[in-house]
Amino acid sequence: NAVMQPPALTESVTRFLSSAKKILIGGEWYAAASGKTFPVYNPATGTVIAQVAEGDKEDIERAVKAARLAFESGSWPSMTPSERGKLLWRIGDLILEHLDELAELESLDNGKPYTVAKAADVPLAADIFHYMAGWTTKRHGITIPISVINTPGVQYHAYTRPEPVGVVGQIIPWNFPLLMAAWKLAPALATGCTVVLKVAEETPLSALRLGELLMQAGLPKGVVNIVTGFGETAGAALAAHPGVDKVAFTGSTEVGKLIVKAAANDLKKVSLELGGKSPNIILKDANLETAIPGAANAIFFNHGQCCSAGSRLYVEQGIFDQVVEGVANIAKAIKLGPGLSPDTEMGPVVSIAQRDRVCSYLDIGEREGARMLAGGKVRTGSGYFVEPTVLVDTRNDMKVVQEEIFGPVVTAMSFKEFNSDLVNLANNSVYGLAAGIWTNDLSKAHTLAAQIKAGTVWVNCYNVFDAALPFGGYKQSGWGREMGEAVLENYTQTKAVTIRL
Ligand code: TXE
Repeated sequence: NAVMQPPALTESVTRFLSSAKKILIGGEWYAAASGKTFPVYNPATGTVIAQVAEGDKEDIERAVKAARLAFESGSWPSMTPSERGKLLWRIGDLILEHLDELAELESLDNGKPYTVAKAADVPLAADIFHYMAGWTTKRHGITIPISVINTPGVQYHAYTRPEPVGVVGQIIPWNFPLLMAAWKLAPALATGCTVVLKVAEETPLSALRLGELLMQAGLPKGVVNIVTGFGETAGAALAAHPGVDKVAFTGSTEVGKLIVKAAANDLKKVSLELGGKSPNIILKDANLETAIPGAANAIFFNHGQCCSAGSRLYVEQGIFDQVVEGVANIAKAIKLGPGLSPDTEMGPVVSIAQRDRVCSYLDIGEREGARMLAGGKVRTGSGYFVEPTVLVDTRNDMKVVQEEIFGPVVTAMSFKEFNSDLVNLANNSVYGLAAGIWTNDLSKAHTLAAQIKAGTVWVNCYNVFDAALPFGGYKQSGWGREMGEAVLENYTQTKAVTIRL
């Protein structure tokens, strides 16, 4: 089961990696103010692939200044909605023109299979820019007939204006580095905001390449500034900066709470897309030919490093053994390897820290009495590989069932029948990001879809995303929505204008 050597990097990626990776401020690339850099690793081998500028408070300070300047003056605020739309469309096109290169860079940096990055991450990143390009010309206020009771006989003309919220600080994670950058940037630009983006320290490369493409597309200087650096320094400085009007964060629930505290000082607006522990429910009447691979995909896609991962599998009594055996067989057959190898189906997890985190949960699960039907091992040697794992004999009060593992680990339990106990079981979580339901009974599907406390419910499918569909969390999975028309709310504020006639 030796790890195959991946093919050599293509020329464009080699060229990109050969120059020092810097911070984008006001349309120019700078070393960190401190002069410090940090290494970025290839998770498939553990070797260093790039040195990246280690931005901190001072770089955030400069980036926020540049974003403020671009928001208040220059060509950005005077650009027409139509021009802004064309620019966003051009960015989407440029991403697609660099599909192979971006997919390769993403695979190298994050560890995910190249084939997946090429089929999902990069096209979806382009898609959100294309989708948001349409909204620039379609956001409008309304006129409101008012009847002010204390000024009888006086006529007014009243209307609303949706206005950009201002300078936005955006902090993103490492699981879909380019896509998370795109999900954040596209709506902010569509609404006319300016941005300081703090990318994850594990995976800064594709966003830096995107920064080059933004400049190539003709985005005015300072509209998007990209700072690489660590969470506790650069990220925390951004969340607390008084010159930032709004913070948009995707990451752990733990850090989400820190963001809220930091933003509370000057009451910045905050949107959060946080962790999950999503239930995936298979009813007896489901088509198991699709439900079993569907349940495997729900957890193993992106190595389980999805906030929406279907990590709690609930199967109706009578089909439990068949389902978990099926999922375990799929897990055992998944081919692990470097993301860049063409036959790899699952790459390494993103970092040593993440590998250790996932493995500590496997130990905890074992101590709690869970049994491994598949996986459970770490591949020795270089690279941060964890086998896809199926845990049975689990109870709802176990840590492995309650806490987000963020790795290729699913816990499976059976339930007696479709009733309110099942709903309670599914909702027994501090999270509420997503849920899956597999059934051919329409009535049961709709009933469950309504009763489950989650921002997304997938029926007879899983991990289906579209730029037009809002995505976000109930409970501790977050505030606000990404994508769709709903995300525009994160980046606009409504002004009411009243004119006495
Ligand atoms: O996340 P962090 P980590 C969950 C998942 C994972 C765990 C830890 O369970 O195992 O979080 O991952 C920045 N102020 N998710 O440690 O720390 C950080 O630099 C401001 C779920 O990588 O939340 C990075 O850019 N920013 C999740 C971003 O926050 C701070 C995706 C996310 O990192 C900061 C990732 C601070 N004090 C992890 N500390 C999802 N919902 O998709 C860190 N950051």
